[in-house]
Amino acid sequence: MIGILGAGSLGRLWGAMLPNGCVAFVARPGETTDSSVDYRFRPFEGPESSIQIPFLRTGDTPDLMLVTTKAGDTLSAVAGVIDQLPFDTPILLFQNGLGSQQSVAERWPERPILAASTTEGANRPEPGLLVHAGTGDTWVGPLTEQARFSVDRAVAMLEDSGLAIHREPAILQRLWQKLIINAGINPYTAILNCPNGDILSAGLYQDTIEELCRELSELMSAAVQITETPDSLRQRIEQVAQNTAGNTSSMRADVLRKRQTEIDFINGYLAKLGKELGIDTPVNQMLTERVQQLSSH
Ligand code: NAD
Ligand code: KPL
Repeated sequence: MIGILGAGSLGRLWGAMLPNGCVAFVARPGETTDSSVDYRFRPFEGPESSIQIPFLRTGDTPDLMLVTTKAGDTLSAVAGVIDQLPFDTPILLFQNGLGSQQSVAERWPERPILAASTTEGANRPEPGLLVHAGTGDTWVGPLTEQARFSVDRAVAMLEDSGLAIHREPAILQRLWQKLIINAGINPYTAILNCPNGDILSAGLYQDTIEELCRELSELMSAAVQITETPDSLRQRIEQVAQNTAGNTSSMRADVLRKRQTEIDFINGYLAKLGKELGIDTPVNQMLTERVQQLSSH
């Protein structure tokens, strides 16, 4: 049985894709486990279907727990349920950005804590509908020493979804690569209130992207020893912005829906890291503050 903590877009995607009967949502402390989570599922290809996922019953324990909360909720969400989990249950974190994963791994270093980086895309245009908007790849790797022995098992269980799952021993490096893209696209789309592709012609972007990429290049080199020039990072950011030109980024969507954004785990994480490492990060700091002003972050 796979337990899912966080019945939002990504949690419901896993709920719909994993075999029926093998998956259950993990209730928050005090939440009733008698009901189920019911929704319509629009797959990437094919007809819509109805999904009904039960809650994990009190006393039942999952063989793997997926954590699909937003980065800002993750530490408290895991803290609320971890005492009910056997010591060897792998806990797989799906958050974007960085910082939330390390907080969980540092708090429970003796547990098998894993992280995933996924390019699957899911959203909920209305409360009862889950749309699998884009299909991609999911990489899974260990954050704590204990997790090294759990990666194969977690990957095998997720492969039952039919999605593309890969082992990734260097998951931190993989998360950094996604962080670079999110740091170079998401805050601009939120501040400018525009789809991804439109940032490229905006003055704010053109005036700051060179300096932002210098900050990103220095930070990535210092943090995870990946050397990539600012120009190369810029090319990658712009390629993704072009490939997803019509998309509303997750950060813009959060601001539009007046929800907490993940800015503190993207540019905010980078600005904080810069302070710790003695690397100047004025653009990351400026983008963080401007997004924070837009939302109740
Ligand atoms: P979401 O807001 O749709 O879902 C998060 C869910 O967690 C919500 O339903 C919320 O009520 C629930 N939650 C919050 N605190 C909880 C708690 N204490 N216990 C149980 N549930 C709790 O967000 P999402 O789009 O599913 O994204 C989740 C994470 O996955 C984010 O970090 C996001 O960046 C990342 N991600 C999402 C996608 C995607 O396509 N949606 C793709 C890649 C990565
Ligand atoms: O991951 C994304 C997000 O919106 O969070 C990008 C790559 C920017 C696509 O929209």
